[in-house]
Amino acid sequence: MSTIAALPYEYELPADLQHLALVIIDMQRDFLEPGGFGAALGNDVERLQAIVPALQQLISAFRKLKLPIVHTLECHQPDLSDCPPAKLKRGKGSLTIGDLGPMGRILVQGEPGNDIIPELQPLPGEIVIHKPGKGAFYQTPLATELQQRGITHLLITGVTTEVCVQTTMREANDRGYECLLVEDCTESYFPEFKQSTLAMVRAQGGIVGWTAASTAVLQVLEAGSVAGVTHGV
Ligand code: TIU
Repeated sequence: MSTIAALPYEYELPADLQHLALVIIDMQRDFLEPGGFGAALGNDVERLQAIVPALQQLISAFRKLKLPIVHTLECHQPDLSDCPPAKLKRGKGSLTIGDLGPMGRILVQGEPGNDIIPELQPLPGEIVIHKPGKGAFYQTPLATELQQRGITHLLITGVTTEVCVQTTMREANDRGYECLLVEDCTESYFPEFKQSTLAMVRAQGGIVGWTAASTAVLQVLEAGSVAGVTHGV
């Protein structure tokens, strides 16, 4: 049994790494680039870009081991029929969901700004989940996709830590998944909210799960790669 050095204590990986998936939440231009939803809400979006290199390394390790990768996108249908009026009204930014911005319509599926950033584009065969809510399980096929693959363990990454990432991690925890939040592969517009989220997750003996640095995760995955512990897909 391989373990990752984590907090509040070691995280045990499944004996067969095929039961482990990497979940990348909403690494979209709408959140990371000027002119999108994040900026419309008044945030300094460029600070989120710091996690891209670490995330690229993690993705590369998963691809090398042929382990499942899930990419999520927060988005709405062009007619906004899947956007609750309460969500549409919220924020009072310069632009709101559905409005035309410099990268197309804000948070609308298929618009340039709604796409995943070029550096982290999914490869064919990876799971892509379009989600209308903050949590990745709400009104999406994610639970089915994970069940079909027998996934029990999730490494969770992406943006923003205390919004879509934390909501998804709590949803996953309630569904029985063993969840680890990768500390340097998640970011918030508010550094203090990121730190609070990490602390909340691992408090009370890991009430929501574990946190660990990507270097600790990579160390174990790379050892797995050498030992050939995965069966491939
Ligand atoms: N505003 C903010 O921090 N986040 C979101 O609206 N969505 C996600 O976190 N993806």
